[in-house]
Order: sequence, then C-alpha cells, then structure tokens
Amino acid sequence: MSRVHSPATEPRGVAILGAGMIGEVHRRAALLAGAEVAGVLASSPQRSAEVARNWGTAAYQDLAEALADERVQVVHICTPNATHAPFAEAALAAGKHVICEKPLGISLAEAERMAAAADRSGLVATVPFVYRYHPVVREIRARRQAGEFGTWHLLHGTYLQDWMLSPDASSWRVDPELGGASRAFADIGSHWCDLVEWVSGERLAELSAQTSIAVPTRPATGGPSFAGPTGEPAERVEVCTEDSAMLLARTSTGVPVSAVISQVAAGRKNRLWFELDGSLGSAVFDQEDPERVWLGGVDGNRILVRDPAHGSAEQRRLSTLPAGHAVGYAQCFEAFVADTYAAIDGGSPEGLPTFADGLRSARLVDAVLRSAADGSWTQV
Ligand code: SOE
Repeated sequence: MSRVHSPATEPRGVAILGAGMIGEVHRRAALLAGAEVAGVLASSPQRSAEVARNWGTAAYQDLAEALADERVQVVHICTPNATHAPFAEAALAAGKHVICEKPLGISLAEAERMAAAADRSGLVATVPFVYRYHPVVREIRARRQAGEFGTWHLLHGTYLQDWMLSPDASSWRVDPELGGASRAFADIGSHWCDLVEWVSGERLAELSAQTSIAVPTRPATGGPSFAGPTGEPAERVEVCTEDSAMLLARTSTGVPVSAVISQVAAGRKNRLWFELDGSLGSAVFDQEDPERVWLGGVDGNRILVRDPAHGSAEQRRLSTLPAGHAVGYAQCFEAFVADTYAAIDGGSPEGLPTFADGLRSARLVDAVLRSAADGSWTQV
C-alpha cells in the first residue's frame, strides 16, 4: 500500500512500466505534472538499467519490486498489451492508482476483470484516450452540449497511419499473443470511437465490420511504434491481425456511423479525423491540424482557431498556450496525466477517461472482431 500522498509537501512518486515510445511520453507528462519517477521496469534487466541511467531513476528488477516501493502512488503501465491485465490487477491489489495504456487487456474478459478490479479498489484507474484533451475537441463538445449542431444526421471519419506500410515493418502488436486478436482497430480505432462517442454524446449500438491484412507476412520482431523497418534480417511470420478495419454502425438513437481505420495508408502519419453532421450545423476535427475546427453551415462555413481568450471553459482550461502557439499531442498527454493526478487528490476533472471507458472500447473491439469473422450486423 502506498503512503498517503500530500502533494504540498513531497513530490508524487510514480513507477513507469515499459520504456518504449509511449513510456517516454508518460514519463515526460508525469514530470510536468509534478511527479517524481521513483523507478522504471523495462523489457529486460539490461534495458531497465540503461533507461534508469538515462532517466536518473532506479531500475526495478521486477513488478514485485515496483509495487513494494512505498514511494510509488501511481503506476503507469506502458508495456505490451498482454501484460496490461496482470500488471494492472497486481498494482490495484497493492493499493496503487493506475494509468494503463489502451487497450485494456487483450480480450473483453480481461477488460471486464480490470474494470471490476478498479471499481472494487476505489482507486483511480485511467486510460489515455488523450485526443479528448485537444482544446478544440472540448470546444466542439461544449457547442454540442449547447445544442449548436441540432440533432445528429451522420457521424463519420477515419484514423489513418502509415508506419506499418512497409512489408518489413513489424511490432509486438502483430503477434496476437502479445497484442490481442485485433491490431489496427484495437490500437487506433479505439481512439476514434472513444472520441466520436464522447464528443457527439452518441453510443454505437450495432455494427458491421470488415478487416483486411494488406501485408501477409512480416518480420517476427519489430521496433518501437512508428520506427518502420529495423533493417535487421529476421524470420518472417504469417500475419493474422488486421492492418485495416472498416465499419458501418448505427447508434442507440439510430444515427448512422462510418469509419475507416488503417495503419498502411501512405502519407498519413497520425490522422485521426471526424465529421459530425447535424440538423443545424457540422463540425470537423483533424488531429494533424489540431489548432482549428471547421464549422459547417448552410449559410456559410467558419474556421474556428483555438484561442484561450474565447470559447468554452474546458477549451480555455486546456489552452495552456496563447493563440498561435500550437497546443498539440504532448500537451494532450500532459493534461490527461495532470487530470488523473487531480482525481487522485480528490478532484473531478471533466472528461477523464477511466477503466470504464477502456471496457467500453473492449466491447467495441469484440463486436468488430465478431462481425468481421461472420459478416453479420452485430450488437455491441
Ligand atoms: C501507434 O499506432 C500509436 O502510438 C498508438 O498506440 C497510440 O495510441 C496513438 O495515439 C498513436 O499511434
């Protein structure tokens, strides 16, 4: 059990499990939120020692050592998906608050177990659906809540990347044992669905999905996300997890939805994009151009530029830089981690994605896989 933390007197101790690309992002956000990294556990003792030296912190030998560290109040789980459930359940059982990377485990059953463990613990357990933290996303949501778009007629969009386009690119995510049965949809389709449901206020109720494998074999070992081919000769394995997924859906109020998710779309780097079309107006958000929103109207369209001097309280709260000084992905992560820590200290920050949202995402992944397997129109 970790000591009761008094933020006024001592830095909040956190442990970071996993030191890949996203582990570095978590560390940076934790430090900027005033925490102290008490230690790190990476993929091997050698890697833990190397990262610990670089980060100026301790190297944990194993999970037990990290969870026994009384300085640690929060555990950031940034390891491959198959460890999310055992690591999160052990951390919660040890009385630690948890930030666990999505997806929540590698199956719906694991996600249900993790969400139940979080509920029983009374601890804070969050999932980095960080695109909720773009200030202009909060502006769109606030305007929806104020009725500016009327009732929804259509919700649609894409989430496209190209870091898996090369036949020689690979990742632990390719292996269903490590990443789960879904790759592209669980990895980034989860973000698109979480964001569109949260902003629009709608919930996908039924869907029809297809998945595709563009590259039939890949190297058995890969590098960090976005690293592309490692250049090392490696045995090739048959691929059984999808490079792309396409879905048609209907929300519980009957609104039609479509989404294209892919990690083999040349030239698209991290292009989460949605258009929400309502009876009174439309809104478009492009994650690769996150400082502005396109607002469509029959009498003309407007481009709204992020500006802390204007707009909704939540947009202004997250607009930590003046207009024209781009707030981007890193700031989204910083705000998410800071809001998690605020919740640990007793606050109720708006829109904090918890294990309940992670479980919601797992239900969508499960429905996509079921529909893709038998071609049926599937209940979520
Ligand atoms: C790789 O596809 C990845 O890093 C995802 O794992 C993240 O969740 C997403 O935000 C960016 O792309």
